Amino acid sequence: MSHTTVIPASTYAGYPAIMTPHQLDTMRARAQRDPDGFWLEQARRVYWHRKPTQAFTGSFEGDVSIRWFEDGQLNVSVCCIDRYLTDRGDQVALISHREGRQASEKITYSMLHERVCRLANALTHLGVEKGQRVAICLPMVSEAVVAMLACARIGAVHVVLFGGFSAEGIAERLVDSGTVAVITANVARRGAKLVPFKETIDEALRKAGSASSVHSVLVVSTSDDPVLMLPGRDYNYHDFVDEFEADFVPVLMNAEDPLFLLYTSGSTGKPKAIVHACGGYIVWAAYTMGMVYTHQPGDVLWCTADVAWITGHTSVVYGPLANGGTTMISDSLPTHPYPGRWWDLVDQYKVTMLFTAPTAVRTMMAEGDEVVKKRDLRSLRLLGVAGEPISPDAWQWYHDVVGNKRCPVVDTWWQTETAGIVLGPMPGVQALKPGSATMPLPGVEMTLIDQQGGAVTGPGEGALCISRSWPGQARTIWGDHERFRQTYFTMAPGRYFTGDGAKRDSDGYYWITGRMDDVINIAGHRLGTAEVEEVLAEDHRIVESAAVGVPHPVKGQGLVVFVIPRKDAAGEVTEQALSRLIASQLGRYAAPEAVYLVPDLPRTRSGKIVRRLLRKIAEGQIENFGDLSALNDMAIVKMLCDRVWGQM
Ligand code: 6R9
Repeated sequence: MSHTTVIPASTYAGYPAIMTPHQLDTMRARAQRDPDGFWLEQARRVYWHRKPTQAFTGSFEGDVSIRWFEDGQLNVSVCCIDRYLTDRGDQVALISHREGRQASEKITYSMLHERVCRLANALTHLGVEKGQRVAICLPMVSEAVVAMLACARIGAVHVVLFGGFSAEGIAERLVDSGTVAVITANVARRGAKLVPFKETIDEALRKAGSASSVHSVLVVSTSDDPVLMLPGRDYNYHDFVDEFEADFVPVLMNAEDPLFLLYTSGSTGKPKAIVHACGGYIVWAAYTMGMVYTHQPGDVLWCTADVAWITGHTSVVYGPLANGGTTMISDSLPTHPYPGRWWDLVDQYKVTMLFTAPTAVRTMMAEGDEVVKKRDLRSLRLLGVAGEPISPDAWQWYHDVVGNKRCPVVDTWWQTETAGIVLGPMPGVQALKPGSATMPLPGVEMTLIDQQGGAVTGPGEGALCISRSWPGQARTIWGDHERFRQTYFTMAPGRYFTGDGAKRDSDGYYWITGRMDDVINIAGHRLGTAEVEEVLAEDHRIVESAAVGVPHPVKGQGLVVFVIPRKDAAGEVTEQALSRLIASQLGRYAAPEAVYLVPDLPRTRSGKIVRRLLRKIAEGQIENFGDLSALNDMAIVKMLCDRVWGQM
């Protein structure tokens, strides 16, 4: 990889770097020499009611147990609000911009405290207790942030659900998590589209029936659009909550008490709820965001991620607030109502740090440079991305055109399971290489495992693993610890396997090569191909299906599905109807690029579907299929190519 561009740290000489390269090396060495001491020191970034005296006390061996700061006690809402009340109560904590509204909301730390306390009282009044689960299914409105922190304050475990999930998807998650209360909105506007939040929750609760434990639903009115309210169950959020007292004594939590569950996709059909614990999570959020997105007075961080993803949890809410910064949320789209909309918002709110997904960068890049150049983006000092690979090309465009070559671009690699940034540069301290997520933060011991199961030393390629626990590591999969152990700790025993592959160059920089399992990444949204196949398997007119990811110019990856219909149903099933079925069952983000009805799928002699071949056919790489000797029927290859690319 000697031909890659290297941008030395000195390029950003005016950047307010928080340490020198030498100090970073020292920090790294210290973390390696004395991990416990290092992490106990990092734990001081947050406010503890009782300071921990132990760091990691779990093990990657046997049943696997992940425990951090076990004897510490704290409340995460205190770390994010109360500790800042005296010295920056009047500083804006949260800017909430809503499209179509004249004024934005600017919520100071004092105001945030009041709102969080009122909701904490309201939830307690409704009978929500410490340890119980509360689902939050909201668009990007300030109530979403308030709701997360109010749950933290009363010790309830929040489960933020993406508004794009289908009613089935939401029902499944409400039941699996045993949720007792839901906070949602009447509707939301997404560009020109109206998204029916409350209606979807109603449908989900109907579908869940007696399997659901939900007794209360709070509904934020984001507009005048009326929705049906069920007396005794549904409450108008502001009519109800605003009556409660603006003070609430935070519930004392043990470090290992769960803070939230967050559903993500894996390689089996059933979505899994990743569990994060109070102490380790908030230390990790403060540490990672403090190392990469260093808030200085006056900084405004705009991370465009939806709160329903881990990036929204850590980079929109917990990281910036734990570090006493100003965070911004917005329901806007980058190109609606006109191209360049986000650039106008950057200027309007004087955003200093912009953090988005590569898919958004590609979308904005496609609009051309003029759209950016016409605007004043001088407020920006740092640009960031996460969620999927960014090509060196798109990276360079973001850096040169948006950042005018002044702002470092931080490509950060992380996962729902890691809770925060794992690979990422410290801006102004480390040299940048477009397309590389740089190297692990101090304290993270990353290892590449080769095909023989050995650790790669020096430059090379392998399965990306982490060999030592870190405070933000997922504790378990809700209700299924064995699945947790099997998913993450069996590929390379004694290490955490991320699911990704990567290369490491001679400078120690990592280059992510993509998922090694059957998970695809559509515009930064994880989707298990098995989830798609499971939806189709429920349709009795379908014999079998195989879903694969193919490269997509804007979304990164797109979904292509091959479906074998039953012979007697061949006339009834159409490709369009199956496409609609998938989107309605899983959510709009899962809408396939193409569905192909086929008489059979390529299989090995042992009957396994050869997905690699399906991917190549779907991508149009039909000149070189590689070794097909395992296929039981060669004729199928031509049949599939004809089906996808027309008669040849
Ligand atoms: C934060 C987040 C995690 C998966 C991860 C990887 C991919 C994330 C990346 C990246 C290349 C980056 N991913 N960041 N790939 N470069 N900078 O996205 O969490 O939704 O759990 O997805 O996303 O494949 O394993 P999550």
